[in-house]
Amino acid sequence: MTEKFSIVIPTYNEKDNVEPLLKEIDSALGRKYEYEVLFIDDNSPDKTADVINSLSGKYPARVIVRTEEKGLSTAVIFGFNQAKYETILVMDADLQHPPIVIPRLIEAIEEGNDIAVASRYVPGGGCEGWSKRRVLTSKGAIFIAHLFLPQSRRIADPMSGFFVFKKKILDGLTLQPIGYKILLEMLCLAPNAEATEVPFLFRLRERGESKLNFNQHIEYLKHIFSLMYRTKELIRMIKFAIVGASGIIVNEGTRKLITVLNGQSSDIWAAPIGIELSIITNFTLNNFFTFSDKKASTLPSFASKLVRYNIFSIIGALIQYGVYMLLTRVAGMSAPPFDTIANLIGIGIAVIWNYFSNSWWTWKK
Ligand SMILES: Nc1nc2c(ncn2[C@@H]2O[C@H](COP(=O)(O)OP(=O)(O)O)[C@@H](O)[C@H]2O)c(=O)[nH]1
Ligand SMILES: [Mg+2]
Repeated sequence: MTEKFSIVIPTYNEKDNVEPLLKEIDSALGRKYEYEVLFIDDNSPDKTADVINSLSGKYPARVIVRTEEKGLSTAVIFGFNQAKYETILVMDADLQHPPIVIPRLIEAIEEGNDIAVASRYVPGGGCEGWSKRRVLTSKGAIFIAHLFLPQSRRIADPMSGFFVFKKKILDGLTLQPIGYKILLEMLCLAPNAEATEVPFLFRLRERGESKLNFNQHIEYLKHIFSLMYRTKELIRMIKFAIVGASGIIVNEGTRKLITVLNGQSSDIWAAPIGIELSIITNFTLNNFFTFSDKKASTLPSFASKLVRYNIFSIIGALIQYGVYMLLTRVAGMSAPPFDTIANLIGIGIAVIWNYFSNSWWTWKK
């Protein structure tokens, strides 16, 4: 069965791009597919909408002009609601997203995926003419998403604006992207949607201007934070901190109890017992409380997660010790009260390490 689909394209001042784009889409898709191209234009002063209307006889294209609202994300979501078909492809108007990739994206949907992403960061993909610095900024932004939003980790390029999806995955969801990144929003809010990637080369813009500006970086961070809140990742961090605090009580309580019963000199083995016991209680609480949605419920998986958790805790302790030594011995923070501050900084960094290493590797899924 060949999939019928709507191509939703947001436009703002793209009059010179519309015709070459429609031509490229037409030659990429030929007569093999049933599709519509739906432009959502925010009343562009350059009269993009007039150009689209003049081409709608020649191509299966139509335009809806919004006058009340502005903005890329809301334009795209508006397009989702107006689309004729149940499968929706999103792309930009400026030819940075090559239409030649569309058949492979549709194929991925026909194979049973719910989302197929045209990706710059899988083998075979890339960015034409980007400086090292620009690639690094882009990858850094993705790393932040992957770190804070586990649901985004299943896609190497969750920031792509070129993707196709089945509309049904949005049932019951309210999309409220703050910034530019609708795909990221969808991946996080529909964690069970089957998603895959197809490589593509992000081309240079030849005509018109990019609307991306510095403000978008701030919006992006706000978007990440909002998604952490809505996907309950923020609550997870708070739970992890509470469990950590309980571990301190177990750790010191055990050491104290043993030394009271066996004499002060028994601290040589009482302290490591306290440490290990608190690692085990922390692990157990995190498994059933902090990461209850990904918990180990069989004994072998419990054991293997416990081993990992133990290893990350030991690395965390070494990090704490390393930071403490560095700050007291090299950075001159050895005199009180700076030694305490040095140790607290070490503890803080170790806690961050513990959280992310375990979120990434111990409770992966
Ligand atoms: N409707 C609408 N489209 C927009 C808006 N801002 C950007 N676009 C469109 O969104 C697509 C991507 O924008 P672009 O500026 O090329 O972003 P960049 O590729 O990240 O530099 C293009 O098709 C733009 O015309 C907006 O405010 N409203
Ligand atoms: Mg662009």
